[in-house]
Amino acid sequence: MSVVGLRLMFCSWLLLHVGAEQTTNTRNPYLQPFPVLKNDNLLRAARGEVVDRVPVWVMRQAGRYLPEFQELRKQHDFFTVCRTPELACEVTMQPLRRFDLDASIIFSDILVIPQALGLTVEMHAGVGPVLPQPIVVPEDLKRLTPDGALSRLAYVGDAITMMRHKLEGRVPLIGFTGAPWTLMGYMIEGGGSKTMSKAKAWLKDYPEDTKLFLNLLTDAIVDYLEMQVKAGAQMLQIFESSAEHLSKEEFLQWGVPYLKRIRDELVDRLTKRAIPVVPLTLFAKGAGHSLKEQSELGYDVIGLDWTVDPVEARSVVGPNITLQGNLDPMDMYRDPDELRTLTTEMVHKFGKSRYIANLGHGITPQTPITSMEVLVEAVHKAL
Ligand code: 1CP
Repeated sequence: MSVVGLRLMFCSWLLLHVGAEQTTNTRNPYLQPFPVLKNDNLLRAARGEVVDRVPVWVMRQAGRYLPEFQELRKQHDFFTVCRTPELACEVTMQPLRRFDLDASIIFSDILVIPQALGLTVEMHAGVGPVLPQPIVVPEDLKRLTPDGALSRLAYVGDAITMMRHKLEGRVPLIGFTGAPWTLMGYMIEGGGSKTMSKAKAWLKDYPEDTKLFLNLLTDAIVDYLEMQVKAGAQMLQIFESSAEHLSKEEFLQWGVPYLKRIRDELVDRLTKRAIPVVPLTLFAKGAGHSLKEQSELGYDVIGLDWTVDPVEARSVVGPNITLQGNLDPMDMYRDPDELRTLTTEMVHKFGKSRYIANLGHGITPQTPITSMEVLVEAVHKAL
């Protein structure tokens, strides 16, 4: 056979193989391939392409401010919702039924990774997540069970695949994870914390064990994100929500290297398996001091909290990164006219190119539903 013939044979084998990688989820009863995407403004904005309208979605858009979410939560425990694809999809769909959003985000929580690593995580009403047996000293790291962690997270992949079908191509589906430092914080503190004082003490008391811990989490995160892409996630967001507790120097030492490793290893793995690489968003809350460093990590989108000025952020990161954010979630409590003005001003500052509108952090539980309507409409009408 000629060289050309051999090449052709290899190419058709590759196409078949790639097709199988992308579309097969043996655990999922749904038939592939996925419905064609109708509104791809989010993905176009992430890639720096021209958009029809500025895309908008909201962190925690499925959640406690929605009465239908509260209603469903009365009947089901939080992690039962996460672990039951039908319920996770129902909750993911709830905000899309009400608002003209340009993205969906799979319903789950960042704490499913600590759970898969063997820690108990409970969701207490009015308190948030509680980990009754936290990691206190380096010796406790032996309790973590990274082997098999990915298979214990398969339910997230199942929910993602099911959701891609249920969406019928309406908007893209975002997958997500917590970043290593943020997860380490919850695992040491045993839940949320105003100061992250115990986790911060680890950085100084046990720097070598901290590295081991962060590397273990990074490995689990890369596996988890790869799985989400294979299951059908069209974009991924990495939540480094606890960056706000670190100084710039600490963020560069304990956040950035692991965030870089996540991006590089994920892109490498997907590329090697000929799986299309999806856009990646880094949201490091409170790390507006390090936008330059963040912009050099290879992420497509940088999420901003509301403390960062849009024009300054653009001048720091340059023209080749998409920015996401950054309305103060408290602005959602202003009256509709004021909220409309604030939203319009924000969109004007960012502009139509390489921009995804969002809040600067998650929507809070008491937010009036009308504010979501005002926000979404104001973004779409601004430019
Ligand atoms: O009882 C309930 O219903 C609990 C409320 C709730 C919800 C709706 C929690 C508890 N998690 C979630 C869902 C969730 N968590 C999503 C869903 C998808 C969507 O955006 O619609 C996402 C993306 C998260 C991510 C998450 N969980 C983060 C990162 C984002 C952020 O807000 O910084 C963090 C830090 C968590 C931990 C967590 N889970 C829940 C709470 C109340 C918290 C914060 C606790 C604390 O720090 O005090």
